[in-house]
Amino acid sequence: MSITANAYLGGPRPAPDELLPSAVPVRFVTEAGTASDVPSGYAAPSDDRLGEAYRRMVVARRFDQQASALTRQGRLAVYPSSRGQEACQVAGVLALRQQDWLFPTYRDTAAVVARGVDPVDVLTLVRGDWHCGYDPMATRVAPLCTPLATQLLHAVGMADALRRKGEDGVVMALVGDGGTSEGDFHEALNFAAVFGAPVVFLIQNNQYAISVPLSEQTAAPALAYKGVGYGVRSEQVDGNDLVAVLAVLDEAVEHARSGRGPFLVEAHTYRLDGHTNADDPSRYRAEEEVRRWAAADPLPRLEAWLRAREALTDRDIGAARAEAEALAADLRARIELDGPPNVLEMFDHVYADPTPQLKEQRRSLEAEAEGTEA
Ligand SMILES: Cc1ncc(C[n+]2csc(CCOP(=O)(O)OP(=O)(O)O)c2C)c(N)n1
Repeated sequence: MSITANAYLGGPRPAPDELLPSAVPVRFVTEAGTASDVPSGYAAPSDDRLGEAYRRMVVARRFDQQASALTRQGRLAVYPSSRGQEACQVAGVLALRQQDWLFPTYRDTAAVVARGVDPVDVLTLVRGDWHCGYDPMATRVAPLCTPLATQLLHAVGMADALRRKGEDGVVMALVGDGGTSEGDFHEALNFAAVFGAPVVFLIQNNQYAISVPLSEQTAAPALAYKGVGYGVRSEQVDGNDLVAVLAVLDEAVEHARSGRGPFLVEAHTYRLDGHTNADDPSRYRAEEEVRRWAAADPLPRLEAWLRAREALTDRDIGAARAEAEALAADLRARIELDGPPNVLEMFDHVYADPTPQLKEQRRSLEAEAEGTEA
């Protein structure tokens, strides 16, 4: 087993200028779908990859809409929508290779679907059926994580393990703006930087942590600056411009893969729906603000960009929409076929050797379920 060289440990410290994000978010495409006149310094992804991103964004949007509808029908316990954040979630996945890992939060179901996990399995958690509906080792996707920022420490541990084993895998760790106030976020950045772990932290700054706006979350000039103090190369990007997000993440992944340590990206975006179906966002944000962000929707923006470049035809759009409809129909058909889960399964796979208390709780629940309680 060979331990690959560490970017920073014992080496020269990076100069602050090498770490600082751009003063304004990197952008390739304006809200109108035309070219931005601010040079980005990043290489634009090929039209082929952008076409693929468009297809996955159409599917992600339809998946999200279907999941929200299932919630209204009482067929999901809860659903945190990612509508409006598809550019971040799809680019986050497209920047990865097969051998890489994704560490998502509860909001990143679109990313997990884009990674190729069966949508029925993606929704197992929010149906309340299981801790995780897919095999993380087989899919290289960690379970959707509900406790804020804890997944970042797991992600750094995984990245460090890949590096120590001499594998060239990279880890993409997703987190929200609210998650950056958690201690785990800071511990993860510090550990990753000191040990040169090949991890990309992608902050989806969707402006709110439930009802808490960014202005009450942080006094930092931008969340991207939080990487600099730890020695992590940092960048900020227009999170509703798929071209820009993918261009920056391509470079971030290459940075991590080539042994130069972690990279942090803040994507400025917006959650168009409520925090979950149980939330009423009109209580804490103005209609005018929502309208402004709706006009910056990442999907029509990419569509206009690709059409103007003659890289997307009516036929391509029709095919993407047909694929999305088929996915939604399949999801509706299969979501409840397995029937209710066995409640006793909640004790499985928690400990290799369950504690006496857990064994007792299991016996007690089993007796209750069979109606043989003393
Ligand atoms: C450790 C922890 N504290 C509190 C919560 C309750 N909680 C759930 S979501 C949320 C807001 C998270 O906001 P953000 O990180 O911006 O992500 P978003 O939901 O906007 O994607 C909070 C406080 C939690 N899940 N975990």
